[in-house]
Amino acid sequence: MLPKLILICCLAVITSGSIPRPRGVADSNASHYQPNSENVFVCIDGSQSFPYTYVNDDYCDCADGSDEPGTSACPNGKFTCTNIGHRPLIVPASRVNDGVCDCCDGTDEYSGNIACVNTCNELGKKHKEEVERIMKLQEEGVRKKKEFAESGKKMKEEKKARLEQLQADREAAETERQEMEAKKDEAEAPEKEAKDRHQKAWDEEKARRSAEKDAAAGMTAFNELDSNNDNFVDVLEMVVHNEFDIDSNGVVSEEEAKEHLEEVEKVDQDTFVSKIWPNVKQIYKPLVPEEAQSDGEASPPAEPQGETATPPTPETPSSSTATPLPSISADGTLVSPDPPTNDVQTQDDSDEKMPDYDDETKVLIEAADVARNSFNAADEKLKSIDREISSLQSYMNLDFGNEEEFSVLKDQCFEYTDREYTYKLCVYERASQRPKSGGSETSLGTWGRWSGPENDRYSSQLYERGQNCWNGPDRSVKVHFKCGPENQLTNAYEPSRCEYAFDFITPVSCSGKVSPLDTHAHDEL
Ligand code: MAN
Repeated sequence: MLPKLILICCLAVITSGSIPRPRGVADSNASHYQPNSENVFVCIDGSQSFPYTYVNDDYCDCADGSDEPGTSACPNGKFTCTNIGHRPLIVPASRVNDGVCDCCDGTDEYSGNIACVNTCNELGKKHKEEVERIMKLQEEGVRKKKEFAESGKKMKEEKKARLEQLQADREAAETERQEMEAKKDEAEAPEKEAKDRHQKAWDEEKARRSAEKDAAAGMTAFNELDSNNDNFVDVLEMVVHNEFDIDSNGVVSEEEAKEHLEEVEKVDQDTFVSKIWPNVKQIYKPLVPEEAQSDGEASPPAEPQGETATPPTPETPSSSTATPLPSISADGTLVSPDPPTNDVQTQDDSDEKMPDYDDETKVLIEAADVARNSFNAADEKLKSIDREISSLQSYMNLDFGNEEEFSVLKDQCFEYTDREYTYKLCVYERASQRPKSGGSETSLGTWGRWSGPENDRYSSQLYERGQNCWNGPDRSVKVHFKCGPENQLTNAYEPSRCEYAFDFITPVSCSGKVSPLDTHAHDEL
């Protein structure tokens, strides 16, 4: 059996609403279509008027199309289906009698071209259930949002109190640091003085030792050069030393020898050591005794005799059993050493090593160490207070919504994985993208600001200045917040290259109201 056709005359009057009205007229517009005493219809835009019979006569008379609400005669006409059992729907008049059922009550198809089944009750029921489901969600969300708001406010108060406390502590910590710094400076001054004195005495001692060694080497050289043992070194004793060959012709002339003797024929030991030796010590080589040469014994060292290569002197014994070195006191005087021990350290080593500080300097160093440690502790305390203050100030500067409700999301990270990437959102921090197949994370941006429209500021957040997109912008993400039972990142997509969008549901975005968009019953055109 055919479904009941809805065939009503073009001028039929609908009486489903409170006011009887022609076909296709919305309840809210019904008063415009009330016949007046002259039976004249005035177009809704007021521009023209016609006999009432012109309404729905399938001929477009009004420029705004208002005389043909129930036919497709006007290109700009609008047809309203009452949809009893569900919700009224407005469709373009062009859809009237076009052979497609647009209205759930089928009233847009009354010509008989097509038989429309009335599905309004069924749709209405589903819609009601959906509205109830969303209502519940909203109510539950609002309840949770209140809790979040309470803890957000509490958190802000705690942070504020902590900040005030720290700002007060900071003053004391700064004073303490200044005091400790003064004490450190005070303790370091005598320490430095004593250490410098010690160093200076050691430098002098080293210079003295070196001069002593040098003089001893000079004397040894003198004795070796003075081959006739007359306590003079003369020109003839010099010429046998090839190293004095100035022009490198293989012979040391008397003039060359004399030049090395500072233009005198001979010098005594004192003159040799003080005047001649400093100039020749770099080139002087002791003569190799003939027996040694003929016996094939090892040659004496060929290196020039300098400060570091001197024969042992009474002052520089080479045995480990030698008398230990004297130390240097804080006032720079040498202190007698302790009796020798069986210490394994060799004399040569200790020769080059600065002696330990004396007890007085050690006490000053210890005192300075204590002052330094106290200063470092005070300095670190102040720095740590400053770090905490700065982190608290950043927190206080964040906008957590009118009721501090969004603070629950701070320091929380959420992930969403699609076919290719795992997206991550650390709320109020950053957003990123990681390929599922492995590889490094790409920054999609760091926290920027709330970016919702003026009347709905807290509906979206912007994360910006992410990794630059090749031949494109810096990556950025717009996070859309919607009411939901839990905090969850539910979608991530890239509406245009390197400009991402995340959908995030949270009870914090629940308003307690159901909007037509929420129900997906957004069927008014
Ligand atoms: C990577 C990803 C994509 C992005 C391209 C742009 O592959 O970050 O999301 O579209 O780079 O080159």
